[in-house]
Amino acid sequence: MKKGIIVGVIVLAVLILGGAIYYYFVMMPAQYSIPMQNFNAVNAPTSTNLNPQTSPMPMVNTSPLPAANLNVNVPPPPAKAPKTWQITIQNFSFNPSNITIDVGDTIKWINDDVAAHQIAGNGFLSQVLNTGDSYSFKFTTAGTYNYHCNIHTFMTAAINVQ
Ligand SMILES: [Cu+2]
Repeated sequence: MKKGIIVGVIVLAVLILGGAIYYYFVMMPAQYSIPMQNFNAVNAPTSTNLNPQTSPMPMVNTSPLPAANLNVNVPPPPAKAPKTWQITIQNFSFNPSNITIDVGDTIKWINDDVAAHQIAGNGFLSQVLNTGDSYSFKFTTAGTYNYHCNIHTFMTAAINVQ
């Protein structure tokens, strides 16, 4: 009788251990499968985090460059050199008869005519110019300057100063 009880206990112990081992091997794949998904989930965010870190870097490097270029582009405009424009007097007319210049520019009239002429305008008056003589005037105020020859009043022309 006692041997039968001992054998029964051993059989129960083997069954319990077998069940425990069975559940152990069933649970193991489930535990490994869950961590595998977690590693994939961790790798994905890591790769996406690297992209935002690399994209801001060029943004910081490119923004200072345009600013430096703008500073370089600003100085040139003030460095506009004044010019001297030539108007020839021939055949009792001014050539060109109408010209547009910038403030600070100078007009130089040259008399290539056989007759003598005298240039008269608002704010300027030349001496009598014989053949080959010239007269220069610097325009420092913007506006339209109509002028004529004092000797031959039909000789008219204009200078636009902007
Ligand atoms: Cu004249």
